[in-house]
Amino acid sequence: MTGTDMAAHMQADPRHDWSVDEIEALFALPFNDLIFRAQQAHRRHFDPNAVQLSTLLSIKTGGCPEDCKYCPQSARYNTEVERELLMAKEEVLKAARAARARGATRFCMGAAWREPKGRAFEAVLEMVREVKAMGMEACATLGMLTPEQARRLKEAGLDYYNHNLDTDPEYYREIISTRTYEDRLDTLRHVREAGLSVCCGGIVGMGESRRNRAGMIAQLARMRPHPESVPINLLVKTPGTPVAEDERFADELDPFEFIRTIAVARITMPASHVRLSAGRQGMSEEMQALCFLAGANSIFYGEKLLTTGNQDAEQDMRLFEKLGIRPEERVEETPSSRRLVNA
Ligand code: SAM
Ligand code: DTB
Ligand code: SF4
Repeated sequence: MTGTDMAAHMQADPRHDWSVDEIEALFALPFNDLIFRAQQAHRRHFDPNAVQLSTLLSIKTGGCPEDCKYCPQSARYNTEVERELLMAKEEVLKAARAARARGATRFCMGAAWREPKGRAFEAVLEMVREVKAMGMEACATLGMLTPEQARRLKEAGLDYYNHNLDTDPEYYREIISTRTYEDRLDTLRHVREAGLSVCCGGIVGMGESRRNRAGMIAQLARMRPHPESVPINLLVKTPGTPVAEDERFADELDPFEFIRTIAVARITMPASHVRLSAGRQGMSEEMQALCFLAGANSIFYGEKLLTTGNQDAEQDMRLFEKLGIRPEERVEETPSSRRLVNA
């Protein structure tokens, strides 16, 4: 490439003007061509043999007033999840220390709330401060935020806020009725305006069409800037939730379609971390290897997600060894550079 070509290329990549048709056309590529394009994009922006490790902890479990039809924590469905109070700070920090000792670089605290309120929010701010003091990246997912709450989380030292779009605007209506797509976008705007990094993705395998999957990726890939982290969750079907009980959602997703979704996320958001998220426990090693080949470069690491199981850490390390993958060192994103923090 000449210098001019390179400059033109740098300008064009990442793009923010993806149409749903264009993204659907990516989904339809021959599998090998799709994976090749994903690898090209991946290698332009990342070490292809490094995978970032995030550990999740549910700091407030169950009893959520929202009606997300996939969620074991909604109070509206009869699942085995027991409602619990907000965890004590010491317990949270103990889990964060254990995650750090296992090699995780990011600690993500999840709460089954529509939105955080009052004293509980103040307690989360304190947890964020202390996780940061331990030298980890801190992420939280607490539901909808006001601009002021986003600002206070940033002040406490939070690095990332997770808030998923979950699906495209059309299929969203089938899945959630207690808040709108616009509500989700509003919170994402508040998070961005507060200067936090955005972790935003969705779920596949809820009976949506390929067009819906393309629509969800288009929503993410049109954000400016792109979310820094894009979790792609494979639905974990939990007994008692409508997606597990209702015939309407019964269609099983072809595993290759999941891998295609990862590849399309990688191509359209080439500089973002794409996370192979929920649903990994049921995947073979070969399937996970294909997801890494398709451009996934982050995982949830540790034996539990929020309420459901995850592949255990030893198994992950054995798989990494077989594939020659290394856990990614922590990097600090600045506007013009990436700085290694814990090399
Ligand atoms: N209550 C907050 C919210 O909804 O933003 C934060 C926690 S919520 C559990 C975080 C995300 O977990 C959801 O947006 C959804 O993408 C994912 N999730 C929840 N249940 C899931 C399931 N059964 N399978 C896959 N992903 C799931
Ligand atoms: C995300 O995209 N996936 C995580 C995290 N963000 C908060 C949650 C997955 C939850 C899977 C079901 C459960 O364990 O309750
Ligand atoms: Fe509540 Fe979040 Fe679950 Fe929806 S996804 S029911 S908001 S915990």
